[in-house]
Amino acid sequence: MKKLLLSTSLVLFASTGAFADVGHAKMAIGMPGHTAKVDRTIDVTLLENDEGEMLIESEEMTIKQGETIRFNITNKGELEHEFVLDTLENIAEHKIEMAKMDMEHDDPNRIRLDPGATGEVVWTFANAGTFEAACLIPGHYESGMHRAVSVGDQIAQADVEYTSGTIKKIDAKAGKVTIIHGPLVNLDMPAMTMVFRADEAIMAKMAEGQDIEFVADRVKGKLTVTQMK
Ligand SMILES: [Cu+2]
Repeated sequence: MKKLLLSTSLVLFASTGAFADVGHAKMAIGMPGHTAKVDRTIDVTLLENDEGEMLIESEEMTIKQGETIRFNITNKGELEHEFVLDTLENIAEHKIEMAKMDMEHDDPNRIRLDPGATGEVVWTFANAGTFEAACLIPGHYESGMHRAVSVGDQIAQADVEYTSGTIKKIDAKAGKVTIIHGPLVNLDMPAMTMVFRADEAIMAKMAEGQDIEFVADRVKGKLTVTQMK
């Protein structure tokens, strides 16, 4: 596995060099970053869960314009997965190409990992906007392997969409809360009543029957209330 890791980073390094030489390092999402200038690391896990979903899990990908991020990516699934950073348009376009033929690419904004493998993508986000991280292996995007990448302060703020809900039931011991909620745009879910996880700090602010505004996301494969007001 060490060997695999090494060869992956060499390939990435080599392609980054080639990319810069060609001089078309002006992708809308930014450019390959220099390892020496990394501002921050974001750990990313690629996996499948018991519900048949495929996921890209990480902290919120909210990035300042100009920031260089090291994405430290681990494939904890049983299948091969990819991690691609691009504009929504390019992701949609490449998804169609991949559906015709599952090609292995060698772009600096893209890495493909065998089950159990780890790799990294170092990227400088030069422009503000909403981008996407995705896996474009046929069928994986549709199974849930995509998440928003927000670059720029204003956009990052506006992008956090609060959903209104009413707390139906709290099970503090189990760390679970049942919420009757509106559509959860970031999770692609319609309005319904669902059970969420919540940590103690958030749970302490909750009461049954209370109307709340909240943000939910997947944390370790479980739907979790991450913010509340
Ligand atoms: Cu995948």
